[in-house]
Amino acid sequence: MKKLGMIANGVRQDIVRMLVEAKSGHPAGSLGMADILTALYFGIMRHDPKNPQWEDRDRLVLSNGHICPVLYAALAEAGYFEKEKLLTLRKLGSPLQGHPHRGPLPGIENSSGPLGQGISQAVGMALVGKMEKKDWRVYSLLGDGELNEGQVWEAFMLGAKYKLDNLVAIIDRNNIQIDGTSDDVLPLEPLSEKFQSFGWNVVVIDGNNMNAILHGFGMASSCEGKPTAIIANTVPGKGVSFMEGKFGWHGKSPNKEEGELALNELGDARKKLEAI
Ligand SMILES: Cc1ncc(C[n+]2csc(CCOP(=O)(O)OP(=O)(O)O)c2C)c(N)n1
Repeated sequence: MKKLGMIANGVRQDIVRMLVEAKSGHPAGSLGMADILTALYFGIMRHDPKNPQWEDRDRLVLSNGHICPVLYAALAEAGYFEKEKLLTLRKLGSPLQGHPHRGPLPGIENSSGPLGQGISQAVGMALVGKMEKKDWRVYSLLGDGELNEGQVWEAFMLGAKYKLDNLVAIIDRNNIQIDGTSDDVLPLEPLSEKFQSFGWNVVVIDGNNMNAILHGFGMASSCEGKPTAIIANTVPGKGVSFMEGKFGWHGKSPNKEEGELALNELGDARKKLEAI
């Protein structure tokens, strides 16, 4: 558990460094999801960074493509590519674009950016897995604001129809989006009941608590005959106090001074973890 906490802290530090260097990008969702991405790549998913196209790998489909800094940082930490590449985020010609591009960067399963589309791709992948009797699993990440897109609900219906118990949708329930709080823009509650009525197994977790995250994924893998939605309550900007809970940090990068403040705070948190 301590090891996972240290990895998540390092992922957060890399996110801050990348965004300061790029001078643009999405910090709040990226920082909030660092624990879940860490759990997936370092505890849950079957994958091989040295063989990214391994046929039996579990697939991670990022539907909320704008939080790709956390995906890039986790992939680099896992060894898919050299960490130095992280600082090329959003630069012309870099494989680390502001929204993920499948192909040039090892470990990226889908191109994304237009919200709502990744989950449809994930449903398609999981269906292929079932049809070909494979035992790999598909994990798809969505933002709560992304649930405003009607397309996602079509995908959820299809997932239930085909009993895709090899599919897990993780909803980043951080209650922010681009223009305000998710509850103000278009209320989602009662969200668990919505998923249940769409035929999904539902697990609600604290998405910044590693024990709860691992337990939630365990509940998902023991469910048969239904896809699982993990509603992960997270704090946007988690780990950087001046960003936490503020929708203004949805898509604004920290400047150099803000970056230093953030890295100092994350560095202090790391020391505390080391001392445990
Ligand atoms: C189809 C589509 N419409 C609009 C956008 C612009 N956009 C990017 S992120 C975002 C808000 C998404 O909110 P949420 O999924 O909650 O992300 P978070 O704020 O938690 O990072 C919007 C509207 C987009 N990328 N795609």
